[in-house]
Amino acid sequence: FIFSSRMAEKSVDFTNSNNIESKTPFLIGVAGGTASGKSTVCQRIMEKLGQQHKEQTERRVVCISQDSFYRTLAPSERLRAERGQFNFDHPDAFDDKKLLSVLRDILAGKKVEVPEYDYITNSINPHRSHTIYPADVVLIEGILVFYFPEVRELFHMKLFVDTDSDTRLARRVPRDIMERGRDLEQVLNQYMNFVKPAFEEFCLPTKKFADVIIPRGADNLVAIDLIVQHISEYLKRSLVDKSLTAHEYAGLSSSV
Ligand code: UZR
Ligand code: MG
Repeated sequence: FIFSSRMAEKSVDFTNSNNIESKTPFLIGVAGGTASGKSTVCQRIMEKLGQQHKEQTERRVVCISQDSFYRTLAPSERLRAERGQFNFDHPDAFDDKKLLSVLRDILAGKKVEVPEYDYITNSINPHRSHTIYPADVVLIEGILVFYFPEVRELFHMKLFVDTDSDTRLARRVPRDIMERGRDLEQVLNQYMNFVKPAFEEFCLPTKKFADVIIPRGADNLVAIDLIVQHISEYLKRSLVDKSLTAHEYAGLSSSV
C-alpha cells in the first residue's frame, strides 16, 4: 500500500515541469571498453528490477548513455570525423560539464532532457531528445563515465564491464558496419589509431574506481543477479526509512 500511494504521488508530480522530488534516485555508473556489453548489462538490470514487485508498482528504472553527451564538433573537426580522423574515444570529445549538470539535476529529482546522438552524422540530433522523469534507479553507461572526477563522485554504485579486447573487437566490427554505416577498413583503422590506444590510456585505468567488476559482461548472470539484489535491498530500505539517502545507504551497506 505504501508503495502504490507513493507511486501515485509520483505520477501526479510528473505533470509538473518544475517538479522537485524529495527522494534522490540511486545513481549507477556503468563503464567498460567499447562493445563490452555495457548497454546489455544495463538492460538486464532494468528488466530484472522491473519484474520484481511488478504487480504492486510501476517502479521506474531508466538508462542514459554517455553518447548523448558528445560535444558539438567545430567544422574542421567535423571534416576530420568524416575521414575517420577524429578521436571519439578521447575525454575531450565529451561535454563533461553538461553531463555533470544533467546528473546533478537528476539527483535533485528534476526531470531532464537528454539529447539523442546519431553515429551516422557523428552529431547530436537537434530534433530528437528524450525526457527523463524522476526515477528510483538511474543507470549511466559509457566508456568514460568514471574518467571525470566530479561525475565519478556522484555515483552510488560503480560497475565496470570487463570483456576481453578481442571479443570486443569481434563485436565492434559488425556493429559499426551494420548499424553505423562504415566499411571494414575504416573500422579497423579507427580501432587501431584511436579506439584501442584511448581505451588503454583513459578507460582501463578507471577500472580501479569500480565497486564491482563484471567479467564477461552480460553473460555473467550471477554478477547481474547480485547487483540487482543489492539495488532491490536499497529500494526496500528506502521505502521503510524514507530519510535514508542513497549515500547513507551506500555507507551502511559497505560497513556490513
Ligand atoms: P560504445 N563513436 C563513433 O563511432 N562515432 C561517433 O560519432 C561517436 C562515437 C564510437 C566511439 C567509441 N568511437 O569507441 C564508441 N569511435 O562509439 C563508444 N571511433 O560507444 O561504448 O557503445 O562502444
Ligand atoms: Mg553503447
